[in-house]
Amino acid sequence: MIQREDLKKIRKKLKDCLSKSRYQHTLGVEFTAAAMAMKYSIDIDMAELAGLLHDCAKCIDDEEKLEECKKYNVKITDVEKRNPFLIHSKLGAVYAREKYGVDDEEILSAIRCHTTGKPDMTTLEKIIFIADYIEPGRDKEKNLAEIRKISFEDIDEAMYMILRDTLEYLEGGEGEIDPTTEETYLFYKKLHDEKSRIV
Ligand code: DGI
Ligand code: FE
Ligand code: FE
Repeated sequence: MIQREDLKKIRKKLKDCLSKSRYQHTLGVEFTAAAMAMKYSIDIDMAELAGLLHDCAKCIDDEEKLEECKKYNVKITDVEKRNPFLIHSKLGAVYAREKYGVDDEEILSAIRCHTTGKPDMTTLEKIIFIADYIEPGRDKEKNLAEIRKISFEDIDEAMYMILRDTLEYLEGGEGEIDPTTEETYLFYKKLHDEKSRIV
């Protein structure tokens, strides 16, 4: 069981190792995840803990990320080697276990897959992925107002919209697409297409 007191302690610790803006973003993801947990009937404290820790490995430089992966035996793909910022989710799950004492596999998995997603995610995994995109501090993302609304109506449709817009953004710029992001998109697009056929 997660105690509210533990969340408080973790907030304090994160405040010291994240930048001010990253810490604000983290709090935004924490309470957005809590609100979505209420809507989708999952454990609120688990959603808050995953939201709090999702970017806990974000504020270290790329070289150190790679060294830390070696230290903790985390395997890195070629795409991650070329785009080391992607590593913060995998490494974040390791930090959550090693530095913050989290042993719940579903929380660790929600942290691990929060950037690329993965096909067939659990409700907690989807909530962290979505809360990361819609938290109140975000303002540059496309279709935010619509996605924020859908996030509390149809969680799989929100996944589809976020992945669609993320891929469109990456295709228009320098960002190399991780095959997992593409696979996740295709999974949620299939659900979207099936729904459109029914109505
Ligand atoms: O850590 P945050 O900034 O809060 O959020 P995040 O971990 O979701 O990272 C957001 C960025 O990740 C956003 O600019 C889109 C990008 N992203 C998602 N999938 C991929 C990706 N970037 C690359 N290069 N490749 C991907 O497959
Ligand atoms: Fe992140
Ligand atoms: Fe984030």
